[in-house]
Amino acid sequence: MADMSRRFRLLIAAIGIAALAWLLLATLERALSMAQRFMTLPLGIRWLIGMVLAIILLGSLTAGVYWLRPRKARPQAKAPNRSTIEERIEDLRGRDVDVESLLTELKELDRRQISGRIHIAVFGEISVGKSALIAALVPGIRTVSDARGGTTRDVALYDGESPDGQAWTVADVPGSAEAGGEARERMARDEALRAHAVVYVCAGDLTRSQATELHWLGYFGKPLVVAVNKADQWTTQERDAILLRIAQHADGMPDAIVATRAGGEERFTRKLPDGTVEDVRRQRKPDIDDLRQAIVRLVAQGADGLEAQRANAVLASLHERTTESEAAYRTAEAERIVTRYSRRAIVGAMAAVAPGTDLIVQGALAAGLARDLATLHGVTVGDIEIEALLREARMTVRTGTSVVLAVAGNALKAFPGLGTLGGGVLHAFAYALIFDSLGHALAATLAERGHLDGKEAGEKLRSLLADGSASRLRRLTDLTREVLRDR
Ligand SMILES: Nc1nc2c(ncn2[C@@H]2O[C@H](COP(=O)(O)OP(=O)(O)OP(=O)(O)O)[C@@H](O)[C@H]2O)c(=O)[nH]1
Ligand SMILES: [Mg+2]
Repeated sequence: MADMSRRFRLLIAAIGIAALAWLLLATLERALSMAQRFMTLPLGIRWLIGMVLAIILLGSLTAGVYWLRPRKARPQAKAPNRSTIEERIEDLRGRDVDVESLLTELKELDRRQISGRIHIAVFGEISVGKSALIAALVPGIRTVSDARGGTTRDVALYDGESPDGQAWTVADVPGSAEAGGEARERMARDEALRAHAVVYVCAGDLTRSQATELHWLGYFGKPLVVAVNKADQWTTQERDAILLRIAQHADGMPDAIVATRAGGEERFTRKLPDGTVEDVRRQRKPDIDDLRQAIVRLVAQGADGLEAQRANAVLASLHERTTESEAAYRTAEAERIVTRYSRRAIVGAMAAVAPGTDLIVQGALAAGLARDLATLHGVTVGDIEIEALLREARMTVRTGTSVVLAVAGNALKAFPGLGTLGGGVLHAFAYALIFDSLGHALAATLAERGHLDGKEAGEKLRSLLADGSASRLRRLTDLTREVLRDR
């Protein structure tokens, strides 16, 4: 019997080879005859055909190269190492910045690592059925079914056992994209980053904001299943079409895309044996088998295998948050420095023997302002740089004298109380304006460029000198009045 089948396969192979050889020969013969006919054509036509063939060849080559070109790698969040982040947080703490939430995040990172449990976050926009999915996924939990009627307001963690028997914790989080729910959305996002893997729930085709959310998860390297919930609302064809479109939009980001039916209430009317009808409401039976299987594949490596990737996402997010805190601290501190120097400039202006209309930047003060702002931004500046900067600033102020005086005059008119403080007020206000402008120009340049760019700062100074917006005039008027009163 086995012999028969072997002989049979040999026969098939022989026939196949013969057919192939025949085809090859036929093609060769055809090519040769075409070449012969080609040679009999007039020279002009031969050239024309040759050129058309060359163009076709070139076109297909280009298309081939384009098709096979190396694709741009998707950007991935990269975290600096942990000790660097810890140092930066410590530094902020030393400056009285509130770093409580950053420290809590670090502690939670360790706590979860030690626990050895798999952590899954169920994430997505509001009302797509996240809580209902969790109720179906984690048997025997009460709280979720209580929350089913309403919107989830807080992160809730449910302990249980994954479909493949690992100890796991599933996080139910508030839905994103809720109007006015920015704080809750941040909470949900942080929880998604803390998880080893994410179930992203949607309830139909991806909207633009949902696609952005998926890319965000991909950026942080989250193992990802997209659960397209409420599948009971579509026919099989519709459902398959939706899954296909999501796969195209999701750009290879998710590890799997599955349809689910988490539950929800269904209503229908039923005819009773006695001929009457009754309205029936009942909970739909969930169907999440595909999701279970996808999750099993996702967490097959276990908590240890997924931990490095998880830690990277948490640290990358901590890096971003720390950077934001540092920037906020620097902005506030720069504001304090600018105000301090503006006060001194006002005092200096009033002390001048004969305050005239020629506004020359007070050199020592301006140098001190530039140095303090540079130190705040971690930039070292030399005397020569400062000198050049002052020269530029003096020039800008001199050419802008009339503008500065006009703005100061407006302030005096708008806040008549200022005039009663005596002579020289116009001059004092002009100095407040100049130092406020110089300080903000320098701070902005340092924050944007990371070094002292004299030209850029000069341009910013010029436009700030002319900025006579009402809120600014009020702020500087208050400052001038305060300083003159304290005098
Ligand atoms: N038809 C249908 N409805 C469902 C399904 N799953 C959930 N729902 C309904 O969708 C609504 C929202 O469900 P939730 O589980 O509260 O949704 P959620 O995503 O947790 O909502 P938030 O916590 O507000 O973000 C409820 O009325 C559910 O009954 C489903 O598979 N099919
Ligand atoms: Mg919910």
